[in-house]
Amino acid sequence: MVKMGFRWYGSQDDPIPLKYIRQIPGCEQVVGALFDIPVGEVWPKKRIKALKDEVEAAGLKLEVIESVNIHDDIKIGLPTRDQYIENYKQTIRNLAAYGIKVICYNFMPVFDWVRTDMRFELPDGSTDLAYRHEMVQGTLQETLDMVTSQSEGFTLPGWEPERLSDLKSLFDAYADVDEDKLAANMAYFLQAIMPTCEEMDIKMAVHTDDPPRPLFGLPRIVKNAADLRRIAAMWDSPYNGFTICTGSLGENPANDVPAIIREFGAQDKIPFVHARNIKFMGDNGDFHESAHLSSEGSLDMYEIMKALHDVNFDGYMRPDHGRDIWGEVGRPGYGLYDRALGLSYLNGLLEALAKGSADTTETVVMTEELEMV
Ligand code: DNO
Ligand code: MN
Repeated sequence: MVKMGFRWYGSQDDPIPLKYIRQIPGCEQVVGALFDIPVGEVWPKKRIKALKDEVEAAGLKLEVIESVNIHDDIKIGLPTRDQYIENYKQTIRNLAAYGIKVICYNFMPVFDWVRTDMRFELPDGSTDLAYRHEMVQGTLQETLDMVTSQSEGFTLPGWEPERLSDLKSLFDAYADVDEDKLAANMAYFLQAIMPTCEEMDIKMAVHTDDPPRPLFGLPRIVKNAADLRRIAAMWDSPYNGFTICTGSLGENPANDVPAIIREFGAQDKIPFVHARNIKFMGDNGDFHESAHLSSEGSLDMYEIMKALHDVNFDGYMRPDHGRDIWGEVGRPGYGLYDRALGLSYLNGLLEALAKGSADTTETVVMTEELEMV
């Protein structure tokens, strides 16, 4: 059975109360994090326990953390990385003590995911996130100003003002980090933490780059099937896995998302899935996010769910971003209503696939019985 969940930003920062998440049918998990712990520091046990207790008191489970972010010194490969890796291992142990099974992370330099529009208006009056490539061609400062001015008090993860204040030196530190060096630094990180993950029974699931292309001259190494193969080979074990984000992979039309799922699902390397749809605008990689339905976007969500069904996917899944609809003006991409609609739709597809294949098995059995008569 797929374990369906919903991302939640914590009672301080998320306008959506846990009791509403509990009311979404077929949603049993919260995907959470301690958002205020600075990147690189150990997550204290008592904070993890408090989060877990809060989620469980609401009748939900907390088994997936998104994200424990990776310090840039690890990605750059500075000598200080060893201490940050030790801290990461301690965080893994602390999370394991409270039953966490999967850690989602990303390996994008400097920034997490990037959009150019936070309230992109769709023809039906709803708004969503969009990415228009021409808008990131200005200076970095112009892009930053554009992104932060639209976010209405919410910050995109990775775009926190205190982090961004020292951007120039961060960019300088990445000057000689190309794709191969970044990959070598990822291998160093994974090889250092994997024994702890295996011992603690926590699966690492790297999120695909979003958008899956180099930005601001920084390298990106989690963009497509070839990249995923390189990462899988860094440590061949189900503990070194992927967060298959259908939207971010699908943002490159050359990526065949169902094929990627079949390849890595068959190797038991998909502990976590983000399911969402996007709609291309033109053919230069511009897109806006859309409702989850296949008919609303450029991705065939049935084929994606079918690929997961066919590889017997039984990991964790969550709807990814949603639109703002019905008057809700929430955290961009993370409102309640459209994500709940998306979750229901995904559950519908999964139920149909499960029952459809059970019917086929029955038909086969009946035909065989008839033949015997
Ligand atoms: C984008 C989102 C991201 C993701 C982080 C993972 O598709 O899902 O916010 O959570 O990049 O670290
Ligand atoms: Mn995602």
